[in-house]
Amino acid sequence: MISCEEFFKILNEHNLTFFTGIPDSTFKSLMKFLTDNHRENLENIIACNECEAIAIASGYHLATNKIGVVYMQNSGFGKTINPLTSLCDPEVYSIPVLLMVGWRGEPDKIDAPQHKKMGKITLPLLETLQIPYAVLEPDIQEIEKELSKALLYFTKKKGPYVFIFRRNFFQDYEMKNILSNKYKLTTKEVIQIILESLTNNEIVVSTTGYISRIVFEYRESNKKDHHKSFYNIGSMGCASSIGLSLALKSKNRVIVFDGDGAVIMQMGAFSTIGKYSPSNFVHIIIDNEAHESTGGQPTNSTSIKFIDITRASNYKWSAKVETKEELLESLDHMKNRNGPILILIKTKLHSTSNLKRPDKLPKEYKEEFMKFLSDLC
Ligand SMILES: Cc1ncc(C[n+]2csc(CCOP(=O)(O)OP(=O)(O)O)c2C)c(N)n1
Repeated sequence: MISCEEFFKILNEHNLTFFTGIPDSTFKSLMKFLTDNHRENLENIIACNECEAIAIASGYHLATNKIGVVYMQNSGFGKTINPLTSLCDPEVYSIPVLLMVGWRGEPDKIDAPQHKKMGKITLPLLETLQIPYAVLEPDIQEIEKELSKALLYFTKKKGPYVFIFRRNFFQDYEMKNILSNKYKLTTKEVIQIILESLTNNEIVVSTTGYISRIVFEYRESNKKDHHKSFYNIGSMGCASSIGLSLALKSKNRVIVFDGDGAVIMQMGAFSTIGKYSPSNFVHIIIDNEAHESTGGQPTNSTSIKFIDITRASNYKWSAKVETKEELLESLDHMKNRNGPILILIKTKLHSTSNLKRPDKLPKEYKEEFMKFLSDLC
């Protein structure tokens, strides 16, 4: 393992000081370092998704003739294929950009099922895309050697270059300025209160990361009614869109548990939900102002007015809550309202750890869920 300081020092020596991206747990320590050390010669722009991050780094290059560094999980690398091939590619605008990609689902390593396919195809995909890459070893000399190759490529044939990172590459970094917010409700409490308030036949969809794992834990320790839930363990940002068509095709209420990071990643979904406006659609955004599941890195939610955006997108009723009392009150009001409904719940950061994961195959959960849906009709 190497320290974040050492790693940044090497990049800094080559003027690689502009970072952007979406966090991955592989970069937990590095993200803490970047957040702590944001200053004139170290910028870190929090992007809404990986595709946007490539565009941000491209704009940076156009403006400065310098090279941006984009960090992401390999799941998000899929999103970047379009800007990499149609914007940065040496045969299009030829824009150099250094990608740092966390390798989840590496073959022969234990990882969650949603990472397996991308883990297996990450390197072949780079070969297909004709993007040069190196799997970095946590060794200073190796990193310097690989970086020299990348820099040579950037001068000769401007275009994207990828560094792949395995887990445990970076040593722990102790943050000086630990992020926090002023809210008291925890995500666990919120999910428990809402699930307990349901009648019996609501359809529940939950987003990627801790939120699905908390819904899973609640169901596991309660009536084991997993069949009423669709755990969207991968495809971050897609929970509300899955919920939209479930709502359009069912008479039952659909409750979507979303996270601020996931909502921001696919914020255009508000417009589709508003346009098709299913009256049985309830969007719960659990907003802790961070990507808690990957280590608590900040999102841009503090500058977004979700209530205003969803109202302007044709949601029919919304409420913003910060306390248990307000939550109970809004759940009560919601009973007699038509959707699309938004309940925005501000929650505490760093309130969750040691969560169980769904332990059967995703396909098995899907089959039980589809049976539940067909029994409802
Ligand atoms: C496309 C993609 N990019 C990145 C990730 C890694 N990832 C998993 S969960 C998560 C954070 C989700 O944040 P949020 O929706 O705010 O929920 P929270 O973790 O705070 O509960 C991230 C970045 C991913 N799964 N998919």
